[in-house]
Amino acid sequence: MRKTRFLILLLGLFSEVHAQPIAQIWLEETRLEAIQITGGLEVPWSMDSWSEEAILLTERPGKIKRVSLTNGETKVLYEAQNIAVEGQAGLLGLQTHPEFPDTPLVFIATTYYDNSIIRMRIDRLRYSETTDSLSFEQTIVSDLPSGNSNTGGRLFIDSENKLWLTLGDIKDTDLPQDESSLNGKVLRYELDGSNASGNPFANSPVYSIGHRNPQGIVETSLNEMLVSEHGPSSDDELNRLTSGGNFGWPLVTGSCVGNEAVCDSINAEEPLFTWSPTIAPAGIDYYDGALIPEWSNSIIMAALKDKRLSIVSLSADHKEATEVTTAFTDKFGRIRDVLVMGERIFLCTSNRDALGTPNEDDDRLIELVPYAHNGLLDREARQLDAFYHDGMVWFNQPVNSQIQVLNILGQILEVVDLQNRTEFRLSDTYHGLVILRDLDSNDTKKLFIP
Ligand SMILES: [Ca+2]
Repeated sequence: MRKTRFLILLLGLFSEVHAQPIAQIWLEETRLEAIQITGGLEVPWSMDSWSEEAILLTERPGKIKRVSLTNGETKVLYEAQNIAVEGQAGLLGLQTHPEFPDTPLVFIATTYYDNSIIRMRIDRLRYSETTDSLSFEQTIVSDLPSGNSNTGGRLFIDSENKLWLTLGDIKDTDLPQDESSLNGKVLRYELDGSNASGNPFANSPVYSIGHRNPQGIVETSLNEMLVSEHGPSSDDELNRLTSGGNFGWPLVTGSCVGNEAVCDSINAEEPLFTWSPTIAPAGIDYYDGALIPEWSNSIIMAALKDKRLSIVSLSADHKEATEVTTAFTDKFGRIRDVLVMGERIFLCTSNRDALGTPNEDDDRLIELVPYAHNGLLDREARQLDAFYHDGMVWFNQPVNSQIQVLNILGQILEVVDLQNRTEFRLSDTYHGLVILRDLDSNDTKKLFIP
C-alpha cells in the first residue's frame, strides 16, 4: 500500500487520490488505469478545466462543483436559481472563459419555466476569489426552445471566442428542417450573447440545421467543429459541422448511402461515423497527446446506454473517421462527459439519472492514467504452461526454445536454452516475482519464488 502510494507520488503528474485503480485496460503499448477522483456526485453533466489542480462541473439538479485533483475535495461554488429540473432538463452545459482565471467568467446553459413551458437560457457567472464562489451576473441568451427530452444543451467556446450551444429537436420533428426555428440546431454566439458574426442565416444564431439531439461538441486542433448526436433507434452520429450545413433529421438518419435521393434534395451532410443500434453518445473531447499513442488524433466519446468510451481516430485532415474502437465497456456504468486537459483524460458517470443503476459511490469523477508497457505483462498474452517447485521451473511439455528469465522491472536475469527439457534450475538468488518469456512464442508466465 505504502509502496503504491510512493510510486504514485513519484509520478507526480497524476492524481494520488484513491491510488488503487478501479479498472484497467491494455492497449497495444499503453496500460490505462482508472482512478476515482471523487464519488457521491449527482448526475454530473458537463466538465471543464478550472486549473491544473481542479475541475469544474455541473450537476443536472442545479449545482456547480469544483473538484480538487490533488485530494478529491469537492466544493459547491454555485446553486442555480429558477431552473426547471425534470427528465433531461436542468443545469446542463458549462464553459469557463478562455482567459479564465484572469477573466473569471463561467457560462452555463440551463432550463427554466416560462409559466409552465420549459425554455433554455445561457447565464454568465463571475468568480470571486474573496468569497471563493460563483455568482450570477447576467443572462446573455434566453427564451430558447427546450423541454424535458431531446434537449441538447452542450456549450463550447472555440479558438475564435465564439460560444456554441447544441439544441435538440425537443421531440418536435417538424422543426429541425425549418431555418426559422431553433429546435434541432447548432447555435453560435459571440461571448456577449449576440449572434456570431459570419453566421450563415441573417439575424440568426443558427450555424447548422437538421440535428436531432446533439449532446457533445468540440473543436479539433485543425479547427474542425465536431458534434455527437443521439439517433432515434438507429444511427447515432458523429458529424463535422459546416456553416449552414443540413444534417438531415428527420428526413434522413445516418449515412446517405441508400438515401441518396433525399440527401440530394436537401444537400445533406454525410456523418463521419454512425452507430446502429444506438449507443447514446454524450460528451466528446479531442485527444492528441503523446502518452497514449493509440489514441492520438482521436475523438473520445462518452456513451450512456452502452456504458463505455468510443475512440474515433481521425484522418490527417480531421474530415473523416479512420478507426473506431471502444474502451472500459461496463466498467463504470453510464458515461456522460469526457474532458481532456493536455495529457490528462477525465470522465464522469451518469448512473444517478432515471436510466442508471447507481452503486454507493456514484456518480463518480474518474481519471484515466496511462503507463507504457512493453508487452511482458500484457494480460492478453498467452500463459506459458509452467510452474515453480522447490528451486526448479517445471513445464508440462518438453520445451525446445530459449526461455528468458526477467525480474519485475523487465530486466533480463538470464536466458536458458531448454533443448527439449521439461525443467531447469533457477538461481537461488531470485526471490519474489520473476517472469518467464518464451522467445519463440512470446508466451509469458509470472512465478512467485519464495
Ligand atoms: Ca444526420
